[in-house]
Amino acid sequence: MSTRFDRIVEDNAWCPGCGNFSILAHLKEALEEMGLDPLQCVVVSGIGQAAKTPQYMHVHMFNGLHGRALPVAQGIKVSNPSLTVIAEGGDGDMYGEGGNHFMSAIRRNADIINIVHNNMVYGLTKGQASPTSQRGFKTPVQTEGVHVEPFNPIATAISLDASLVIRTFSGNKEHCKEMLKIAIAHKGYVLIDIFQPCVTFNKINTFKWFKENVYVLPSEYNPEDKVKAFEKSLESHPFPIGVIYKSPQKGVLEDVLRDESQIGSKPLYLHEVDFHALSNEMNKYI
Ligand SMILES: Cc1ncc(C[n+]2csc(CCOP(=O)(O)OP(=O)(O)O)c2C)c(N)n1
Ligand code: SF4
Repeated sequence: MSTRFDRIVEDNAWCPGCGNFSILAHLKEALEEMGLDPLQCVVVSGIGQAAKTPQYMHVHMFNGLHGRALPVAQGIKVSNPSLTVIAEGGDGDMYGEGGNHFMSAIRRNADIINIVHNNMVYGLTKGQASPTSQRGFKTPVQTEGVHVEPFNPIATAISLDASLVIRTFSGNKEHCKEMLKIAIAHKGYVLIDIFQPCVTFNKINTFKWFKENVYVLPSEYNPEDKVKAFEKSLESHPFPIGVIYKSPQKGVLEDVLRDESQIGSKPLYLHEVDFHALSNEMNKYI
Protein backbone atom coordinates (compact mmCIF):
# COMPACT_ATOMS: atom_id res chain seq x y z
CA MET A 1 0.00 0.00 0.00
CA SER A 2 1.42 3.38 -0.90
CA THR A 3 1.08 6.11 1.73
CA ARG A 4 1.75 9.82 2.14
CA PHE A 5 4.41 8.75 4.66
CA ASP A 6 6.54 6.98 2.00
CA ARG A 7 9.93 8.42 1.17
CA ILE A 8 12.02 7.31 -1.80
CA VAL A 9 15.22 5.93 -0.31
CA GLU A 10 17.94 4.46 -2.46
CA ASP A 11 20.37 3.50 0.27
CA ASN A 12 18.39 1.58 2.89
CA ALA A 13 20.99 0.07 5.23
CA TRP A 14 18.90 -2.82 6.59
CA CYS A 15 19.65 -6.46 5.74
CA PRO A 16 17.16 -8.20 3.42
CA GLY A 17 14.54 -9.96 5.58
CA CYS A 18 15.05 -7.74 8.66
CA GLY A 19 11.93 -7.29 10.81
CA ASN A 20 12.47 -3.51 10.69
CA PHE A 21 10.98 -3.42 7.18
CA SER A 22 7.61 -4.69 8.40
CA ILE A 23 7.52 -2.30 11.37
CA LEU A 24 8.22 0.60 9.00
CA ALA A 25 5.46 -0.56 6.63
CA HIS A 26 2.92 -1.16 9.45
CA LEU A 27 3.68 2.22 10.99
CA LYS A 28 3.27 4.13 7.73
CA GLU A 29 0.01 2.32 6.99
CA ALA A 30 -1.33 2.90 10.50
CA LEU A 31 -0.60 6.65 10.26
CA GLU A 32 -2.12 6.80 6.78
CA GLU A 33 -5.28 4.91 7.73
CA MET A 34 -5.74 7.22 10.73
CA GLY A 35 -5.69 10.20 8.37
CA LEU A 36 -2.71 11.91 10.00
CA ASP A 37 -0.80 14.64 8.21
CA PRO A 38 2.88 13.66 7.68
CA LEU A 39 3.95 17.22 8.43
CA GLN A 40 2.19 17.10 11.81
CA CYS A 41 4.22 14.03 12.80
CA VAL A 42 7.69 13.99 14.32
CA VAL A 43 9.67 10.79 14.69
CA VAL A 44 12.64 11.04 17.04
CA SER A 45 15.34 8.40 17.33
CA GLY A 46 18.77 7.67 18.76
CA ILE A 47 21.35 5.29 17.30
CA GLY A 48 20.99 1.75 15.94
CA GLN A 49 19.38 -0.07 13.03
CA ALA A 50 15.85 0.52 14.38
CA ALA A 51 16.75 4.15 15.00
CA LYS A 52 17.16 4.64 11.24
CA THR A 53 13.39 4.21 10.76
CA PRO A 54 12.52 7.94 10.61
CA GLN A 55 15.08 8.40 7.83
CA TYR A 56 12.90 6.17 5.66
CA MET A 57 9.68 8.12 6.26
CA HIS A 58 8.22 11.35 4.97
CA VAL A 59 7.84 13.06 8.38
CA HIS A 60 9.71 15.60 10.47
CA MET A 61 12.54 13.78 12.20
CA PHE A 62 15.29 14.22 14.75
CA ASN A 63 18.11 11.69 14.94
CA GLY A 64 20.24 12.24 18.03
CA LEU A 65 22.53 10.49 20.47
CA HIS A 66 22.30 6.84 21.46
CA GLY A 67 19.48 6.36 23.97
CA ARG A 68 18.42 10.00 23.98
CA ALA A 69 15.25 9.94 21.84
CA LEU A 70 12.82 10.17 24.76
CA PRO A 71 13.90 13.49 26.33
CA VAL A 72 13.94 15.11 22.88
CA ALA A 73 10.49 13.70 22.08
CA GLN A 74 9.09 15.00 25.38
CA GLY A 75 10.58 18.43 24.75
CA ILE A 76 9.02 18.60 21.28
CA LYS A 77 5.61 17.56 22.60
CA VAL A 78 5.68 20.10 25.43
CA SER A 79 6.73 22.84 22.98
CA ASN A 80 4.05 22.03 20.45
CA PRO A 81 1.28 19.74 21.80
CA SER A 82 -0.56 19.67 18.45
CA LEU A 83 2.10 17.37 16.97
CA THR A 84 2.02 13.55 16.94
CA VAL A 85 5.36 12.64 18.49
CA ILE A 86 6.94 9.19 18.22
CA ALA A 87 10.19 8.12 19.91
CA GLU A 88 11.59 5.08 18.14
CA GLY A 89 14.59 2.81 18.64
CA GLY A 90 15.91 -0.64 19.45
CA ASP A 91 15.88 -2.52 22.74
CA GLY A 92 19.52 -1.53 23.38
CA ASP A 93 18.86 2.11 22.60
CA MET A 94 15.71 2.42 24.73
CA TYR A 95 16.35 0.00 27.60
CA GLY A 96 20.17 0.02 27.75
CA GLU A 97 21.75 3.35 26.81
CA GLY A 98 18.40 5.11 27.32
CA GLY A 99 17.16 3.11 30.30
CA ASN A 100 17.03 6.02 32.71
CA HIS A 101 15.12 8.14 30.19
CA PHE A 102 12.71 5.22 29.69
CA MET A 103 11.78 5.27 33.38
CA SER A 104 11.58 9.06 33.60
CA ALA A 105 9.40 9.30 30.48
CA ILE A 106 6.88 6.88 31.99
CA ARG A 107 6.67 8.95 35.18
CA ARG A 108 6.32 12.25 33.35
CA ASN A 109 3.61 10.92 31.02
CA ALA A 110 3.98 13.21 28.02
CA ASP A 111 1.59 12.31 25.21
CA ILE A 112 4.14 10.42 23.12
CA ILE A 113 4.38 6.99 21.49
CA ASN A 114 7.49 5.02 22.42
CA ILE A 115 8.09 2.32 19.79
CA VAL A 116 10.79 -0.22 20.65
CA HIS A 117 12.01 -2.68 18.01
CA ASN A 118 12.88 -5.57 20.32
CA ASN A 119 15.21 -7.99 18.52
CA MET A 120 16.96 -9.09 21.74
CA VAL A 121 20.38 -8.12 20.35
CA TYR A 122 22.57 -5.15 19.39
CA GLY A 123 22.15 -5.20 15.59
CA LEU A 124 24.16 -2.19 14.43
CA THR A 125 27.29 -3.08 16.37
CA LYS A 126 27.25 -6.68 15.11
CA GLY A 127 25.49 -8.84 17.61
CA GLN A 128 26.50 -8.17 21.21
CA ALA A 129 23.93 -8.95 23.91
CA SER A 130 21.33 -6.30 24.70
CA PRO A 131 19.31 -5.89 27.93
CA THR A 132 16.55 -8.13 26.51
CA SER A 133 18.85 -10.93 25.26
CA GLN A 134 17.65 -14.23 26.66
CA ARG A 135 19.74 -15.98 29.31
CA GLY A 136 22.27 -18.34 27.70
CA PHE A 137 22.38 -16.35 24.41
CA LYS A 138 25.90 -16.68 22.98
CA THR A 139 27.58 -13.84 21.11
CA PRO A 140 31.16 -13.03 20.04
CA VAL A 141 31.46 -11.08 23.33
CA GLN A 142 29.29 -13.20 25.64
CA THR A 143 31.08 -16.36 24.46
CA GLU A 144 29.73 -18.53 27.27
CA GLY A 145 26.26 -17.12 26.99
CA VAL A 146 24.48 -14.30 28.81
CA HIS A 147 24.57 -15.06 32.54
CA VAL A 148 21.67 -12.89 33.69
CA GLU A 149 17.92 -12.83 33.20
CA PRO A 150 16.64 -10.39 30.54
CA PHE A 151 15.30 -6.94 31.41
CA ASN A 152 11.49 -7.00 31.45
CA PRO A 153 10.26 -3.73 29.91
CA ILE A 154 6.60 -4.62 30.28
CA ALA A 155 6.83 -5.36 34.01
CA THR A 156 8.93 -2.22 34.55
CA ALA A 157 6.44 -0.04 32.68
CA ILE A 158 3.49 -1.46 34.62
CA SER A 159 5.23 -1.07 37.96
CA LEU A 160 5.79 2.63 37.12
CA ASP A 161 2.10 2.90 36.16
CA ALA A 162 2.67 3.71 32.48
CA SER A 163 -0.40 5.13 30.82
CA LEU A 164 -0.55 2.35 28.19
CA VAL A 165 1.60 -0.75 27.75
CA ILE A 166 1.46 -2.83 24.58
CA ARG A 167 3.48 -5.67 23.11
CA THR A 168 3.15 -6.96 19.56
CA PHE A 169 5.14 -8.87 16.90
CA SER A 170 6.31 -7.42 13.58
CA GLY A 171 5.47 -10.70 11.81
CA ASN A 172 1.75 -10.47 12.68
CA LYS A 173 0.72 -7.65 10.34
CA GLU A 174 -2.90 -7.23 11.46
CA HIS A 175 -2.05 -7.31 15.15
CA CYS A 176 0.95 -5.02 14.86
CA LYS A 177 -0.95 -2.43 12.81
CA GLU A 178 -3.96 -2.52 15.12
CA MET A 179 -1.71 -2.07 18.17
CA LEU A 180 0.10 0.84 16.52
CA LYS A 181 -3.25 2.51 15.85
CA ILE A 182 -4.30 2.06 19.49
CA ALA A 183 -0.96 3.51 20.59
CA ILE A 184 -1.20 6.51 18.25
CA ALA A 185 -4.80 7.28 19.30
CA HIS A 186 -4.02 7.14 23.03
CA LYS A 187 -3.46 10.33 25.01
CA GLY A 188 -0.49 9.81 27.32
CA TYR A 189 2.78 7.89 27.26
CA VAL A 190 2.56 4.55 25.41
CA LEU A 191 5.19 1.83 25.40
CA ILE A 192 4.78 -0.38 22.35
CA ASP A 193 7.42 -3.10 22.48
CA ILE A 194 7.52 -4.88 19.09
CA PHE A 195 9.27 -8.23 18.73
CA GLN A 196 11.41 -7.92 15.61
CA PRO A 197 13.71 -10.64 14.21
CA CYS A 198 17.31 -9.61 13.48
CA VAL A 199 18.05 -12.14 10.72
CA THR A 200 21.79 -11.49 10.70
CA PHE A 201 22.93 -11.44 14.34
CA ASN A 202 20.25 -13.33 16.25
CA LYS A 203 19.94 -16.86 14.92
CA ILE A 204 18.06 -18.05 18.04
CA ASN A 205 15.15 -15.60 18.31
CA THR A 206 14.17 -15.94 14.67
CA PHE A 207 10.89 -15.16 12.93
CA LYS A 208 9.83 -18.79 13.54
CA TRP A 209 10.88 -18.56 17.22
CA PHE A 210 8.89 -15.39 17.83
CA LYS A 211 5.88 -16.88 16.02
CA GLU A 212 6.00 -19.96 18.23
CA ASN A 213 6.66 -17.95 21.38
CA VAL A 214 3.82 -15.42 21.36
CA TYR A 215 0.09 -15.69 21.87
CA VAL A 216 -2.58 -13.04 21.39
CA LEU A 217 -4.38 -12.02 24.61
CA PRO A 218 -8.04 -13.13 24.51
CA SER A 219 -10.73 -10.47 23.98
CA GLU A 220 -12.06 -10.91 27.54
CA TYR A 221 -8.67 -9.92 29.03
CA ASN A 222 -9.03 -6.71 31.06
CA PRO A 223 -5.90 -4.51 30.79
CA GLU A 224 -7.21 -2.22 33.54
CA ASP A 225 -6.65 -4.85 36.22
CA LYS A 226 -3.14 -3.89 37.32
CA VAL A 227 -2.40 -7.03 39.33
CA LYS A 228 -3.46 -9.32 36.45
CA ALA A 229 -1.48 -7.17 34.03
CA PHE A 230 1.61 -7.54 36.19
CA GLU A 231 1.10 -11.32 36.24
CA LYS A 232 0.82 -11.27 32.43
CA SER A 233 4.02 -9.25 32.15
CA LEU A 234 5.89 -12.06 33.91
CA GLU A 235 4.78 -14.69 31.40
CA SER A 236 7.35 -15.84 28.84
CA HIS A 237 7.68 -18.65 26.31
CA PRO A 238 5.00 -17.91 25.18
CA PHE A 239 4.86 -14.14 25.71
CA PRO A 240 1.41 -12.49 25.66
CA ILE A 241 0.88 -9.85 22.97
CA GLY A 242 -1.80 -7.15 22.96
CA VAL A 243 -2.76 -4.25 25.22
CA ILE A 244 -1.28 -5.57 28.45
CA TYR A 245 -1.92 -2.62 30.76
CA LYS A 246 -3.97 0.57 30.71
CA SER A 247 -3.71 2.83 33.74
CA PRO A 248 -6.59 4.98 35.00
CA GLN A 249 -6.64 8.35 33.22
CA LYS A 250 -4.07 10.83 34.46
CA GLY A 251 -2.78 14.22 33.37
CA VAL A 252 -0.25 14.41 30.55
CA LEU A 253 2.96 16.40 31.03
CA GLU A 254 2.16 19.19 28.57
CA ASP A 255 -1.25 19.86 30.21
CA VAL A 256 0.15 19.67 33.73
CA LEU A 257 2.89 22.20 32.91
CA ARG A 258 0.38 24.54 31.26
CA ASP A 259 -2.12 24.24 34.13
CA GLU A 260 0.61 24.94 36.64
CA SER A 261 1.50 28.04 34.59
CA GLN A 262 5.06 27.01 33.95
CA ILE A 263 4.67 27.56 30.21
CA GLY A 264 1.54 29.73 30.11
CA SER A 265 -1.55 29.02 28.02
CA LYS A 266 0.25 29.55 24.69
CA PRO A 267 2.27 26.62 23.26
CA LEU A 268 5.95 27.15 23.99
CA TYR A 269 6.92 27.39 20.33
CA LEU A 270 4.71 30.49 19.93
CA HIS A 271 6.45 32.40 22.73
CA GLU A 272 8.64 35.35 21.75
CA VAL A 273 12.34 34.54 22.16
CA ASP A 274 14.55 37.25 23.60
CA PHE A 275 17.69 36.32 21.65
CA HIS A 276 19.71 39.07 23.33
CA ALA A 277 19.00 37.65 26.81
CA LEU A 278 19.55 34.12 25.52
CA SER A 279 22.92 34.98 24.03
CA ASN A 280 23.99 36.76 27.25
CA GLU A 281 23.04 33.65 29.21
CA MET A 282 24.95 31.33 26.87
CA ASN A 283 28.02 33.53 26.85
CA LYS A 284 28.41 32.89 30.58
CA TYR A 285 29.36 29.28 29.74
CA ILE A 286 31.70 29.90 26.79
C1 LIG B 1 26.93 6.17 24.07
C2 LIG B 1 27.13 5.12 23.01
N1 LIG B 1 27.42 3.87 23.38
C3 LIG B 1 27.56 2.90 22.46
C4 LIG B 1 27.45 3.19 21.12
C5 LIG B 1 27.64 2.09 20.11
N2 LIG B 1 26.35 1.57 19.61
C6 LIG B 1 25.82 2.06 18.47
S1 LIG B 1 24.39 1.27 18.07
C7 LIG B 1 24.50 0.25 19.43
C8 LIG B 1 23.52 -0.83 19.71
C9 LIG B 1 22.21 -0.68 19.03
O1 LIG B 1 21.38 -1.72 19.41
P1 LIG B 1 19.83 -1.56 19.51
O2 LIG B 1 19.47 -0.28 20.15
O3 LIG B 1 19.26 -2.79 20.13
O4 LIG B 1 19.37 -1.40 18.01
P2 LIG B 1 19.46 -2.34 16.72
O5 LIG B 1 20.71 -1.94 16.00
O6 LIG B 1 19.46 -3.76 17.17
O7 LIG B 1 18.23 -1.96 15.97
C10 LIG B 1 25.64 0.55 20.19
C11 LIG B 1 26.04 -0.14 21.43
C12 LIG B 1 27.14 4.52 20.75
N3 LIG B 1 26.93 4.86 19.48
N4 LIG B 1 26.98 5.47 21.70
S1 SF4 C 1 21.74 -6.34 11.58
FE1 SF4 C 1 19.80 -7.21 12.26
S2 SF4 C 1 18.58 -5.47 12.99
FE2 SF4 C 1 20.24 -4.69 11.71
S3 SF4 C 1 19.35 -4.51 9.67
FE3 SF4 C 1 20.41 -6.48 9.79
S4 SF4 C 1 18.82 -7.90 10.39
FE4 SF4 C 1 18.05 -5.86 10.86
